[in-house]
Amino acid sequence: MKRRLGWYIFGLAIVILLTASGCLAGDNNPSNEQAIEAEWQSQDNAEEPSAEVYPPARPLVLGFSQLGSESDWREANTTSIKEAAEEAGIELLFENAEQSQEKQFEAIRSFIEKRVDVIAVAPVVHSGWDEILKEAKQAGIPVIITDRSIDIDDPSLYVTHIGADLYEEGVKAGKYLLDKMRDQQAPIGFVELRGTEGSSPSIQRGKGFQNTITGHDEYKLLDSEAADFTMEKGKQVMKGFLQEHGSEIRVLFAHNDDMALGAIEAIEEYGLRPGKDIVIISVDGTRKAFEKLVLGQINCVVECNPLLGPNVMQAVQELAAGRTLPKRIVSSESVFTEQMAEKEVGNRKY
Ligand code: GYE
Repeated sequence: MKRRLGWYIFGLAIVILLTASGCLAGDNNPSNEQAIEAEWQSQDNAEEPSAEVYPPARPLVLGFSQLGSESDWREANTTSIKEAAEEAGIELLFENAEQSQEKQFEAIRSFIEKRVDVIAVAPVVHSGWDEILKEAKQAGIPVIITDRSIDIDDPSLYVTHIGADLYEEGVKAGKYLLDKMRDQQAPIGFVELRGTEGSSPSIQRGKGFQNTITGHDEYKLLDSEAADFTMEKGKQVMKGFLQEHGSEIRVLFAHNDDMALGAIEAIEEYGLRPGKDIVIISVDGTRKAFEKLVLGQINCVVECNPLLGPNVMQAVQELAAGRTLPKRIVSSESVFTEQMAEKEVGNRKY
C-alpha cells in the first residue's frame, strides 16, 4: 500500500513538472512567438478573413518608400501617411528617396530584409519596377503602389494602386481651357510646364490635356519643358519661355501648383499680369494655389488629393486580414475655378 502511494506521488510530481515546462502542452498550446508565427502563416493560407487571427497580436509593420519632398502636395502626402499610420497603430518605416529611383530600390530591399508585413511605394518614375517588385514577391511581401502609377508587364507584382486618375486630370484641364477660350481669336499660343521627366503624373496629365485639345487648330503649342514639380524650376523655365515667346503666350498649363506659383513670379517680373494676360491652369489644389485663385492670378485648379494615408492604412489592414483588394482604388477629385475659390479657400487642408 505504502509502495503504491509512493509511485502515485512520484507520478504526480512528474506530471506537474512536465506541465510547468510546457512539454505536455504539445502543438495545441504553442509559446507566444510560435502563436504569432502560426497566426501569420494561417493568414497567408486563408482564403477568407478569419475571425480568430485578426486583429494580430503585434502591430503591423509598413515600409513606405516616399519619392521625395518636391512640393506642397508631397509634404501633405507625407504628413497624411505618418498621421494615418499612427492613428491605425501601424508601425511605419519611412524612407525619403529624394527623387532617386535607385534609392527607392534600396529602401524596398531594406524593408524586405526587415521582413515588414507590407511595402508601399510612391514611385518617382513610371517604368523600371519589374525586378525590384519580383524581389518583394519572392519574399512573400505584398506591395501597394500609391500616388503615381507604374508601367509593368506582370500586374501580379503589386496588390493594388491607390491614387488619383492622373490622365483624367489632364482632360479636365483641357476641357476648362476649351470652355474659357471658346470666344477667343486664333492663334492661342500656349506653354506647358511639365513635372518630373518620366513620372506618371507628367506623362498622363500631358496626354490627357493634349488629347482633349487635339482637333482644335486654334491652339498652338509654343513650348513645353520639364520643371520637376518645383516652384524654383517653374519660375526659371517660365522666365525662359517669356524671353523666347513674350506676349505670344496666352495660356500656361502647369502640371502642378508649385510650378504655377513660380511661373506667376516670372510673369510679374516680366511685366505681364498672371491670370489676365496669361490664363493659368494648374493641378493639385494646395492652399497657396487657392489664394492665387481668389486673387484671379490662377484661373483654374484641377484637384489632386494627397491625403491618401487613411486609404493606404486601410489597405494594409485588409491585406493582413487576408482580404483581396480591388486592383485600383481611385480618389475622387474636383475642379475649382476663380468663381468658386473664395468659398473653398478656407476648407483647404493642404
Ligand atoms: O501633383 C505634384 C507632386 O505625384 C500626383 O507629385 C503627384 C504629383 C503632384 O510633386 O505636386
